[in-house]
Amino acid sequence: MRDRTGVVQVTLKKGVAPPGFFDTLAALSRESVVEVVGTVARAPRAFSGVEVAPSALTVLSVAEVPLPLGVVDKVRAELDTRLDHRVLDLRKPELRGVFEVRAALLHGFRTAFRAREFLEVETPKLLRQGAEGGATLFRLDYFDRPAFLAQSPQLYKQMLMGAGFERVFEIAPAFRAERSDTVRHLTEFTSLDAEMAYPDGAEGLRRMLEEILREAVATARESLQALRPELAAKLPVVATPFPTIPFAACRERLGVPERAGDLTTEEERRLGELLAPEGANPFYFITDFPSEVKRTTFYAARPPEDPARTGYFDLAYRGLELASGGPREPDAARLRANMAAAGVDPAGFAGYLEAFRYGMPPHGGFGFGVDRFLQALLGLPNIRESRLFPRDQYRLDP
Ligand code: AMO
Repeated sequence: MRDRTGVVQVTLKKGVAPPGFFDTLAALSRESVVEVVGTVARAPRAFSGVEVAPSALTVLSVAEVPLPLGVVDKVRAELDTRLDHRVLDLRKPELRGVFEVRAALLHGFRTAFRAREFLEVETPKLLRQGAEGGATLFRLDYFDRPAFLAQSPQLYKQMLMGAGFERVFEIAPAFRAERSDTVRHLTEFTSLDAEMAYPDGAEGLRRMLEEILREAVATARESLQALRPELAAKLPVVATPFPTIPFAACRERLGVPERAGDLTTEEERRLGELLAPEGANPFYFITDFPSEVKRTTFYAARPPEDPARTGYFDLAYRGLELASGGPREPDAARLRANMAAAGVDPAGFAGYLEAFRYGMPPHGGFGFGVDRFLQALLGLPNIRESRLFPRDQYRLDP
């Protein structure tokens, strides 16, 4: 018998167990739901170390035969089959473990943010405009007009800096119309976003991110320790500060010093092998992204004295990008100029731009992919394993 806490053996002994029990259980299909009342005894030879001698047995729900997916057998089904029958798939204790770790990490993040006086907020997911460029926006009908699903809380977390909140964070779904069929992209993912005023530059933002991360993992480990020590043991001790490497140096290490544009996924992966081999800190920051790479990121600050560079950074885990962020442009006129350079029409961003008109503190922040983080920490081969009911370009069901 299995429940949320684990598995226990129920033993029927001839002459001891009521006779009807043998027939009932022999006829009962696998994965059915039963209630057993009985006496627990030590049983060193049982895998659970104890066994239950039943005195009452009630069948609560009968499972259909055949099962589309084995829960206890060792046969490994394809991920697609598993996701098609995700409810059965999730009955596997090790899969439940993934979501226990996920919940513990979210608790850890909330604790770490709150300890630093960040306010947890919830911003709209139904939008008139997106922030990160049109290509990855999901468009929908909003009564008689078009609307979009939020691909990031970017504009709103910045607007809250204009509202004087100074420190906010949000853990919420983000939607991207990503056609890329990879093990690291979803169309719906959980984004952990933070924004803070007076951040002490890019360096201050990176310190904040790495400290929150270290503390969140430590808190998660502690909270799992008592009841699920085997899960706690899966979480590493995060060593800070993380190494940093400027973007230009990454291109040199990769042998593409003159190439324009962002790194490709393949280059990111190769960089991971170069910068984070076995035994090295798996986390590292890529810093000082050039403006040319962040051209469409109109809200990224370009220092007036050196507009070719931004303070933007990525956080990576062995070649997997986990987060990006940096100091934002707080000046309305320069923000408009950035929008023009990015080919974005300011007319669509009136509400956002208003936040910059009546006093906007210097600010910055970061966006962090929760699903990718779980994938990285638990070594899951596919990001889909880190969500209960993942969504990609082919899957809207279950
Ligand atoms: P960015 O677009 O880099 O930045 O996203 C931030 C982080 O979100 C995760 N992520 C994804 N995870 C799964 N599937 C996807 N399709 C996907 N896309 C992104 C990644 C990524 O590092 N507004 C900025 C953040 C900021 O500057 O504060 C933003 O959205 O882990």
